[in-house]
Amino acid sequence: MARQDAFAPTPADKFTFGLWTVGNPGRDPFGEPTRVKLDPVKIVDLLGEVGGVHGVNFHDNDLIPIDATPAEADTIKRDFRKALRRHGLKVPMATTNLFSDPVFKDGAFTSNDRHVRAYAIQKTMRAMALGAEFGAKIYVFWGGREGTDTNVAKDPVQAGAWFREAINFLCAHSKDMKYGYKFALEAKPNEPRGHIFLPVTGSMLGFIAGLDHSEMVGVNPEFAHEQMAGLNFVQVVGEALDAKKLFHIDLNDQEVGRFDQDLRFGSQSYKHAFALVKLLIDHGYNGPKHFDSHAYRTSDYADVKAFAAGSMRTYKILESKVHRFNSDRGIQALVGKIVREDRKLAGLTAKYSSKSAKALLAIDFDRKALASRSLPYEQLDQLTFDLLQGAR
Ligand code: GLT
Ligand code: MN
Ligand code: MN
Repeated sequence: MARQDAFAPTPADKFTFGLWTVGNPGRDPFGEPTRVKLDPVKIVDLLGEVGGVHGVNFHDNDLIPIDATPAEADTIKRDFRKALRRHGLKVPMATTNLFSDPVFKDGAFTSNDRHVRAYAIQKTMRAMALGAEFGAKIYVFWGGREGTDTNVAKDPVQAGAWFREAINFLCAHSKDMKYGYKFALEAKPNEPRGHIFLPVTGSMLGFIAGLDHSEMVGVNPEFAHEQMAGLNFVQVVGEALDAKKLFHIDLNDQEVGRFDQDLRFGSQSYKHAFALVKLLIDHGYNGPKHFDSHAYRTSDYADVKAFAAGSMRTYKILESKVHRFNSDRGIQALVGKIVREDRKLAGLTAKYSSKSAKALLAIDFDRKALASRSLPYEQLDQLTFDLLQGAR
């Protein structure tokens, strides 16, 4: 992709990928990998060749195989560090693989087995140390196996308490070790478990409020996961922003009613993707934008590069459309008509007092006149379509 391209990304855009995303070898539940597995250095090289990437994130075992000896781990870390330097890439986020190994077949922090739960906490402490070594400041928790396949197998109240215990312990450990991590909890309704606990970002937000160190815990919502639950991702992210808990975001795409697809960002839901980028810009989201997606199973690595470049390009194109939307006179004239303010009324309901309640009760609202005010949303939506399709 030509570097002078107006949509060329730069590290300032804070676009990130995972070792597990661009490095995904194209395996699915019905078929073996279609691409050779790349080692971490090759994945970093690939991202360096794509260009404009800010960072690369990893699970502990994406970098260090679960059975590696300390000496092997040292060599891997040394080579990986060199590759990062070579391409000027950072590691903004790290996470733990608490789902691949058979030990986690019944979950990690919510396994019915106390030994497995303790092992999961230990594995996470070690993975936090590994992430910190590479400068990660965001620590993601995705509990893919935290759930059940049958409701009779686990008490969900008990599971919630176990999960809280683990996060409380790990928050305290992060503080103790002075890692400076912010935790970001990522929800998903199902896959690989039939039913995953805390299935949507809204559940996570509720859960966070009951933690010992809730100030250091936020969310990492993923487009595909909320879409799988039938939710509107733009509203989900809005909720997280409103709660000041949007610590990280996983950008990808997903068709409704399909298997867990992890599609390239913007590849299906153009309009949702536009509204999402607009939301992030309008509310000044400044964290990493992580593309948590996989190239099609049919792709070779040349196509994986196109997939990575395309993810960023799509975001940049949508970003430019947002700026146009926000400065388009016709569109803004409509927006101006839609949002109606009234200073006096705003003053009355901003904060409760007996006086303001009395004043509000005394107002004679003209219900019919209010109901007849126009809301030209059809016009606005069509102008948005025209803008997105290049017809405006
Ligand atoms: C896994 C999952 C993703 C999570 C990753 C972080 S692991 O790939 O599908 O949604 O973000 O643990
Ligand atoms: Mn994700
Ligand atoms: Mn996913």
